[in-house]
Amino acid sequence: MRRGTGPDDAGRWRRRTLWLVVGVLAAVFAGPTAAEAAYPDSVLGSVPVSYWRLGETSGTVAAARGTSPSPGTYVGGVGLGAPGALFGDADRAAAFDGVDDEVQLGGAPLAVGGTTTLEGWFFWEAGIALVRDNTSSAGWILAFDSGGQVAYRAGGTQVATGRSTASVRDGWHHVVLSVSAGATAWYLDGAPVVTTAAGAGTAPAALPWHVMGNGSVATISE
Ligand SMILES: [Ca+2]
Repeated sequence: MRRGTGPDDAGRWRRRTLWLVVGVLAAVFAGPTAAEAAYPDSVLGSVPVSYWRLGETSGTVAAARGTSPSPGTYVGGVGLGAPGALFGDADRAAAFDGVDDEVQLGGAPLAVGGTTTLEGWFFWEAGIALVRDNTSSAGWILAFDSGGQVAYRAGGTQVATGRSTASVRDGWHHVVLSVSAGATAWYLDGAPVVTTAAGAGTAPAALPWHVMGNGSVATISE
C-alpha cells in the first residue's frame, strides 16, 4: 500500500481517533520497496493501541505491540510459522484452517466504542467473517460475507459496501473500518469505499475479538 492517495485519507482519521490495528495480517506486493519493508515501523508510528504481527512459530500466544498491547491467543491449532508475506522480512505467517482455527483478542484496551479504527491485511479464501466481536448478530465486524456482498458492522449497525465477496477473496487486501461520533468510513486497499454520516452504534465491542473464526480460511502474516 502506498501513501499519497487513500491511505492518507485513512491517516487523517487515525490521527484524530483512537485506533486499533487488528493483525496487520500480511502484505504481498509485486516488488519490494523501502516503504514496504518498513511497514511494521510505519504501523507503530501511527500509535496503535495494539498491533499483532502473528509471526510466532510456536505456542499459543500472539504477541502484541502498541500503547496498550493485549496479547492474543491462538485457538484450534492455527498453523504457525508459514512463510511470511512482507518481502525481505523474516517474520512468519499464520494459517487458518476454516474448521476451528482463530485468534482471540481481548483485554480492556480493546473494548472499542464510538471512536476507533480497526485494520488488517487479509488473504481471505473462504468463510464468513474476518474480524468480529463476541456478539452473534450485533456488535462489531470489520468485514463479513452477507449473501455474497461484503458488509461491516459498527456498534450493531450493519452497512453494505457494494463490493462482492468474491472480489476480495484469494488475494491480499487491506481493510480498514474507522468510526467517529457515529460516522463510519470503510476502506479497501487504501481507497474509501463507503461512508456513513451517522447511525453507527457506540456500544463497546463484546470481547473477545475473533480473528478468522466463522469457518474463515486464510494465510495471515505480518
Ligand atoms: Ca484446527
